[in-house]
Amino acid sequence: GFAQKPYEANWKSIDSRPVPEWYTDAKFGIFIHWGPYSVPAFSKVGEYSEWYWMNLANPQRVKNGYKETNEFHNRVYGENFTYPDFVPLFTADMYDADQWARIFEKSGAKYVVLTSKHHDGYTLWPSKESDKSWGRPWSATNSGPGRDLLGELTTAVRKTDVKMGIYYSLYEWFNPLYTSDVDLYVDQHMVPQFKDVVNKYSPSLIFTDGEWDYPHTTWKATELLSWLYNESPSKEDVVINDRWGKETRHHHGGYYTTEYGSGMPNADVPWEENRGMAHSFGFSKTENFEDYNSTQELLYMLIDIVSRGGNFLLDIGPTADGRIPVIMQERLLEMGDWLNVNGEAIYGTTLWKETCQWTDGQVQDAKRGRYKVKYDVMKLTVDPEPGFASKEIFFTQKGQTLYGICPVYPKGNLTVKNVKLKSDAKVTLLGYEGPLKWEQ
Ligand code: FUL
Repeated sequence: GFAQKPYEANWKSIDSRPVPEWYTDAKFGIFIHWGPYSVPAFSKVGEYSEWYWMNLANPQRVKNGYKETNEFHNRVYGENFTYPDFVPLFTADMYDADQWARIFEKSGAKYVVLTSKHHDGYTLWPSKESDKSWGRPWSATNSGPGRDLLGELTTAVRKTDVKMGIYYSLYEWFNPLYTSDVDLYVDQHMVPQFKDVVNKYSPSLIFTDGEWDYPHTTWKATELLSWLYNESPSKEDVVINDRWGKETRHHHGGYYTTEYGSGMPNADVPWEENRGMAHSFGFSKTENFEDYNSTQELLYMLIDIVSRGGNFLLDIGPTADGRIPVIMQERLLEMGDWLNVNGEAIYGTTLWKETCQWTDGQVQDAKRGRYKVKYDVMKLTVDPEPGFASKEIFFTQKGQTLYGICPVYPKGNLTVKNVKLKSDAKVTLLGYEGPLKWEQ
């Protein structure tokens, strides 16, 4: 077990705990951003819709080009309409947690991470700290939906093999306690609230966020984590990320996070790339069809990330009435179709010594950039544009098996460089019965 030795409240001890294997085997998870911001569901294309309140209220951000949010808000809701006025419109009428769980299961994802609380402080579970420090009903049970949204999803997901996790924001933009006295906020609000959500739902993964305002000592992060690892009901299988204070990202915690990035260069520590299907985490009505990555592109991202030893946490943004937008359902189900046949090359694998093989040229540029690799099938056969290159084969391995994943169906023979096979090795194609002809 992971809870054998008591973990102490310092990073040396906390970081010594291995990341549970279920996580590094899982590879593919689904992130969910859902809250009162799902009502306006608005962001300038390229920005995050879950930041609506901040984009509305912060003059600096308005000055820096977020005036679209104010224009939209005043036009549609009027100047006197405040962010808390969205709460009654956050109804979750159509929310059916079992239906969501069926989609997640079919997508081939192995874990789910729901925003238990984003930066607006609104909780999707009954939190007495939340209602108290905000001085108004500020949780989904006592306002808006009038239901325990997190509890319902936890129950539904736990009927499947998919693991249930939570996102939890350490900071709350406009919580009166946070803005007046952060230490009081941490002691009276954040710490008891965090323990409450863990005690109630024993999440298998905790994605903290909003850590950047203060060092980890302000958040009492190592104290909280030694409690989590030693005493909490999550202690056996819980996985944490690296967002525990402004200096901890890519230095401390469980796995390291990248966001709309290209992951980490190696796999010394487990890592996870998180992003939406288009440009936002929360649902954004300004995003159109062409803003969404295709299923093929999302699968290339998954394959590329897994071939480099990482996990892919792909975000969806449900609507205020509790539906998963159909385009997101389609993407997830189609990814599941591919994983149904090819999942053996993904789940439980590790990276191979060569993560991929490239088409000629441009390798330098592609390796330097953030997702500069163009996952465009057409580009695989023509010269790459400057700054782009194509990966011909992605590799993963499991035991004695090497998997090579080709983004396009090879024409004629496929040549794999730098592999020496045993003379009695078998070469097969997933989804195809029978052996393939091969020569060294
Ligand atoms: C960020 C947040 O500010 C975004 O809204 C989103 O939740 C992302 C996963 O983390 O830092």
